Amino acid sequence: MLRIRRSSPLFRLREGAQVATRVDFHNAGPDQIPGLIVMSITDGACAGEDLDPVRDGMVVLINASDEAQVFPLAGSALEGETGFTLHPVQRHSADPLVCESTFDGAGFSVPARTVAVFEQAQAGAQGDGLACNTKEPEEPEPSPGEFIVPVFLRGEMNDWGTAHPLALAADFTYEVVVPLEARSYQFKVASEDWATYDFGKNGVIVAPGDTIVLERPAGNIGLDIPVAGNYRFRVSTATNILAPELAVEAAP
Ligand SMILES: [Ca+2]
Repeated sequence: MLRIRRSSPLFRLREGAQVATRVDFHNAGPDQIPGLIVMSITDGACAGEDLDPVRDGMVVLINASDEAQVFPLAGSALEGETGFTLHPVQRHSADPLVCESTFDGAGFSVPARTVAVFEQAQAGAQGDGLACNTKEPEEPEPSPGEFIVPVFLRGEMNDWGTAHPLALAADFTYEVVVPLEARSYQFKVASEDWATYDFGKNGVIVAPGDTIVLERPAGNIGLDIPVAGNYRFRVSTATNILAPELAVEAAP
């Protein structure tokens, strides 16, 4: 696979925008064939710069299933595309199974447990190539929910540790009461692994009485405590668990 990767700059796209425009996935939706990934990388005119002088595009099929699979072009964004040949590294592969991957004009056939790389050769100047990906990136639907792992108030009040877990106090409402000194703090709301959940808010300093919508990824939240005492942190996931609300209030 390394030799294939080295063979074309299309396998080494660096910028997110290039990936979003040039890379597309085709075996998706309700009719998808299980265990098969079909990815195209275009170097056609719609993509801008002609990155690979000898190709207009590539199609990579990953058949993770135990059976040979056929991916028909009809009905996919690749419909009408033609001129695919198996990558030369695979065509000359010592593995006889890999060479059995074929394109017959109507679709791709890939043996069981095989990655097949097809290229669309470029004749002279940059061709139209494969279509670009025009799908909008999918935003998760705002929806209520419960955290799947424990979430903690983590900041300078507890050395960024897990001493202050947020406990479920009502439906979609988590709370913790923390004694604080009169000073300013930095904090976040996060899971123990800092990965499952890591909520912050850029450029915000909250004070008792404030409610903010948390974000991820985002930096630390500032906190100004004017009077020493107990303070309640209430996190609501009732609107959107990926952007929960945080309220801070005195808890006398
Ligand atoms: Ca090209």
